[in-house]
Amino acid sequence: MNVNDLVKKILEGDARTLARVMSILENEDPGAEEILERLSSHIGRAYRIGITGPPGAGKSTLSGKLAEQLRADGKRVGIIAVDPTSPFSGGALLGDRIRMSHLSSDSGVFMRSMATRGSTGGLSIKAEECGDVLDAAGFDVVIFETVGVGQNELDVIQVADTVVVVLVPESGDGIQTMKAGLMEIGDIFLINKSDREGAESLKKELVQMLQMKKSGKEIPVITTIASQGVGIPEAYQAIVNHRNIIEKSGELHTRRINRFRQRIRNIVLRWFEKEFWNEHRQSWLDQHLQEIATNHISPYKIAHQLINAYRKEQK
Ligand SMILES: Nc1nc2c(ncn2[C@@H]2O[C@H](COP(=O)(O)OP(=O)(O)OP(=O)(O)O)[C@@H](O)[C@H]2O)c(=O)[nH]1
Ligand SMILES: [Mg+2]
Repeated sequence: MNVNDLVKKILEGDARTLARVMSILENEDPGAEEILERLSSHIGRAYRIGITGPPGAGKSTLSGKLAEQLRADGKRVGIIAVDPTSPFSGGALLGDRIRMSHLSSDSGVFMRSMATRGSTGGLSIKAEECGDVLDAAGFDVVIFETVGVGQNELDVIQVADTVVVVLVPESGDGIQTMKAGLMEIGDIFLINKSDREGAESLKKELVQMLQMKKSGKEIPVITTIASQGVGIPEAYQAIVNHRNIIEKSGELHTRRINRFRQRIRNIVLRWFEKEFWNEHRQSWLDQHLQEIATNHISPYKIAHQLINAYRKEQK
């Protein structure tokens, strides 16, 4: 199929084409850029929700339940599960969660898992691009799910308009949460598995910590039992409220502008890295590394040699 046909089918929301195009984007296959370019005038309507938190906190269960709420509201929902840590578990689990629910046969729900398969760079770019495809296909909401444990994951979650951080009573010790950088990025906090001991005390601790931040923003902390659907309407309402607030205040626009800036910078960076580290330079470096290391030559010196040589080539 050529790009014209693919674009046409995406705009029609054809599920098989969506899956196919996402593979093209993930693999950076030929045509990827052109497809995105052609879709750009159809992008910007979908609302993007990020769901992050420790492994096994119930993120996928929550995504499924939120998707059900959205469906009841007549919205079409895409879910993108990004699993940078393991190429297998997260995505498969999300698949299981969805397959277990009645969403699996619903054409208003589209699900995709992404894994890094070894390379960590650019995952957030690709997740965002897959979100764009769903946006262009007319999905009203895109949910990004990722495990919140490291910088890559935090990058992934920055593609969202509203970030939901999911904690569980066991993750109790709030300090861990702060370390992981989750306090900074959460617009809404859910304490899931609150059928277990410690939910209320974690809630108290969290509310206190959020007050100390003095961001001036009201950050809701909600207890949920996702597996039983408890607290889901409240969580959903909190997302709707946050959306309304940031739409009115102009923060949504600012967030999207900042994201756009970051994306352009990333694209340029990625382009430049490929351009600079061509085969010739890579093999030169590889061949001389031994000598450089044993002769204690500064890495800066070598880097500048390479850069100067590059500059000369450009003249
Ligand atoms: N007791 C209890 N179990 C829950 C609750 N929510 C989810 N679970 C269970 O917790 C397990 C993990 O749920 P998932 O939704 O797969 O969690 P996840 O955060 O997506 O997991 P990863 O993607 O692997 O990090 C499953 O067995 C769920 O059924 C809850 O509120 N209470
Ligand atoms: Mg999951």
